This record gives sequence, structure tokens and C-alpha cells, in this order.
Amino acid sequence: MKTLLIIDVQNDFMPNGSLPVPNGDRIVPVINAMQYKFDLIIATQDWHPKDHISFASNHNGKSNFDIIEIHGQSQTLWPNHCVQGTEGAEFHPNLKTDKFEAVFRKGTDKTIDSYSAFYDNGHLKSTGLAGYLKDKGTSKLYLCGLAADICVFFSIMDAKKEGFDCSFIHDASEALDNKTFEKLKKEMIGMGIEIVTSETI
Ligand code: VGL
Ligand code: ZN
Repeated sequence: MKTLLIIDVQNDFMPNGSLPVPNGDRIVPVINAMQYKFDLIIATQDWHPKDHISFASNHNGKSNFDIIEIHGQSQTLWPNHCVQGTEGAEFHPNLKTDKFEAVFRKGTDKTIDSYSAFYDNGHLKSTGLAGYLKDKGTSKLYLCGLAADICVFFSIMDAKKEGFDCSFIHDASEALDNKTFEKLKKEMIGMGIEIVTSETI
């Protein structure tokens, strides 16, 4: 069974959002057009309380994109984004959502960031997504969305470690930083993740 996992296609990650991913809106029609190819579609939303630890505004004297240590882990400090219940946290208005069987929200605990759809960044708490997908009978998992070098990357690496046969849909994803992403793509390939385009699915 083919499952599509759409990561964080939310307003704040669009070119006019608070944490813009270059060309983030380009992928919306691509994702809409390929949905008919899948048996199950799940989406995630980054969903932070406004006092979230990953926001620079919650750390005195710190600026956006500074990197600090939290609980012995390095944490990039982001502009406020995807605050629960705000328009910035909504899906892009043109994203087709009627086929979404479930939406998993992450980053809801103010004390820890969560890039992966499966675990928080400390790998302490599971979101339950792996169990859900296995229970639904997912054999092949396709990932796409924003940002390719952050939440899509960490999600697909966790998915692979959970034992799913994983493909990354290149033309249905955009990275915050393309140079970083070129390196991460090699890491994905090294893990046995396939890189595909939406037409070949
Ligand atoms: C993301 C940075 C902070 C993402 C979420 O969805 O890639 N990036 N929070
Ligand atoms: Zn976030």
C-alpha cells in the first residue's frame, strides 16, 4: 500500500511567511496533482505554543538563526512560526486537504523542538505515527513538503529507521538551504532512501 506523508505545507513556510522557504509555494500544485496516486495520505503541521523554546523571541539577547545549546543539544533559534491557531500555522490555502486521512501535529511541547514527524529532537517521545502507519498497512512510504533539509529530512530518516521502504519526492519538496540539502541528499541515498519525482510514481 502506497502512503504519502506531506510535511508542513503551512503558510509560515511560504515566501511571504515568517520563516520563508524559497519557492515553498511552487510545490502546492505538484502535491495536489499527484494525490490520486496514493492509497493513504497523511499530513503534518508544525504546531508550536507561542512560548516555544525554538523561538529566538523567547531567549533574552538572542537573534533569529543563532545556534544555542539546549539539554546538551544544538538548537537553531527561529523566528516565531506556526503558532497554534494562527493563520501562519494553517495549510497553504490552495493545498487540497480533503483526502487527508489524518493530520499529525508536532512541536507542541514548549520545552523541546520536533523536526521529525515521528519523534521529538531528543528522540524521547514518539508521536505515534509509525504505529499508525503500520496499523494502516503502509508498505511503501513517500515523503514530500517543507523544508526538505529540516523536517522532511529528519522525518524520512526516522521513517527508514522504523523499517519503512521510503522514497523522497524531489519535485514536491523545497529546502530552506539548498547547499545543506545537497549533502543531506547523499546521506539519504546512503541510508537506502530512493529519490524520485512525482511523475514516476
Ligand atoms: C521546520 C524549522 C523549524 C520545518 C519547522 O518544517 O522544516 N523548520 N520548524
Ligand atoms: Zn518549528
